[in-house]
Amino acid sequence: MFKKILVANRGEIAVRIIKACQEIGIKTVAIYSKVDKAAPHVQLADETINLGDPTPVESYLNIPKIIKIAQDIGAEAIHPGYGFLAENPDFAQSCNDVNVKFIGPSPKVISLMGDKIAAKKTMEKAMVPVIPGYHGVEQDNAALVKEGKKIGFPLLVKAAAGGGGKGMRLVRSENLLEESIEGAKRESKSAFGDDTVFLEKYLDKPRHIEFQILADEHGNVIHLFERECSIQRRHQKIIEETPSPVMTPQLREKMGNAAVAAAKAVGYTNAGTVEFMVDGDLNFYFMEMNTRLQVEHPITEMTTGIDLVKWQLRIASGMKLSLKQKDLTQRGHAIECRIYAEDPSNGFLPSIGTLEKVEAPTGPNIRDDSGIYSGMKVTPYYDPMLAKLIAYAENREESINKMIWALSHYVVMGVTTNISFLKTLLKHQEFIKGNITTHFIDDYFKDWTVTKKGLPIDAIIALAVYDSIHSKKQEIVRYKETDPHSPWKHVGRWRVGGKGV
Ligand code: MV4
Repeated sequence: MFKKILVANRGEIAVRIIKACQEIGIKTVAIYSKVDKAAPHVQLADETINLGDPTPVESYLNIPKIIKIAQDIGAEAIHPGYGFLAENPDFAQSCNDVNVKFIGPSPKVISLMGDKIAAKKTMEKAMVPVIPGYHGVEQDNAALVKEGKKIGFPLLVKAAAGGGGKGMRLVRSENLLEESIEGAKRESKSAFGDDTVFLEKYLDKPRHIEFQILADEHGNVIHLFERECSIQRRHQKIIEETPSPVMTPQLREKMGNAAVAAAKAVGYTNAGTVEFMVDGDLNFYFMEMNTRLQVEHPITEMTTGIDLVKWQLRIASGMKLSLKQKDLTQRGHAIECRIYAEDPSNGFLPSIGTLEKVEAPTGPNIRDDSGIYSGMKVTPYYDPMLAKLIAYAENREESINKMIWALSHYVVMGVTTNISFLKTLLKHQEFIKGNITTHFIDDYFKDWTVTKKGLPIDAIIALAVYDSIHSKKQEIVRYKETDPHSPWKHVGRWRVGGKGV
């Protein structure tokens, strides 16, 4: 096993990786930009190196800087986390070039999966079902229009270098096909520097269901079941759960086998995720493979009891998978909610500011993976995800209720968060019934805004008067209300100058 690794990331995932290393006796090196000087990942690591300028290209995306640090400090491996350099084949190659182990798959596999056309072709050969469409080399408009007519409408034009909905166009009729192809090419060129597109039959009301896989460097591959990730806003996942409400043992076995076949077809190593779309008749199709640890990995850990980060470290150090597919089981139900510093009443724009007070709920089987603390500044430099809250219970209904409870007790003061929006989603009848597709939020929450913008003015005045009478300290503390007539009885646990508990 490694003795010392560098964690090339920040925030909650850097914390998650560092803690896993501590538990198995690996020393960690954290890197940080100027604005992250006091961040939790920096506090926890054994050694820390300042990258300076907070802009991503100068810090967490700067390959030469990070490689040099790893060499200087004698790190045997680099864990990239997710985002930043996690799926950058040049970074993985640069690690290999200087004999620092990249904790993830090979640069070749990362490149292959980054090319959505090449990935689909590889999967077709491996007998993994892909969405019917045109994935060919002919790229002139006339050829693409001809292929599009064969597929029929509606269809989607997608960018080969894409993912996440960029460069994607829905085409409902033939007369709009050519301009949509041109539009998709233009967008893809400017976003990815590549205008290769492909065409696909449009699946109506699809679900996004993905399978976690682990593959060692000795040819062993297992899957750790599915995650249902259909609840997304603008291609950003916000609620994930496992098991999927539509999964059956038969479908799970078929999709799990397909995921393992997909990984084997490319000689995959380390942790990865095979994404599928599942239609209303439960047909499933390969979408893409994510060659990294994912944000939503904790729900798989909660239901399988397997620590995915530790397996990434073991696999990268050359160990064999000791887990056998037949011995793996899913137990109970886990949900993850992503808490963002964004304002649902202001078009979900990022909310920047200081986190005056942060307190996460605790309890049996509630997990808070966060990289935030009271007093921390939320800057515009990085992703506005503050924390991931995970609830685990015996069954889906209890897991939903537990999550609603936990969200209600998550205190974030100073910036606006999406917590109220998450609770509203979890309470929706169609969510509770498990009737969710990738269009859930558009279908039911298109123009959703927080209607209750705050307390009524008379309540605020009552609170202010009450506090000015009863308090001397001007400090915000957690308060246990004992006065049965206090207006605070009705609004929460936090107040200025109260007696702390
Ligand atoms: C689709 C689709 C329907 N049919 N492909 C969106 C992002 C990219 N990863 C693929 N996406 C989709 N591809 C076919 N043939 C619907 C979507 C889609 C979607 C997929 C996954 C999660 C959320 C989504 C939200 C809207 C559309």
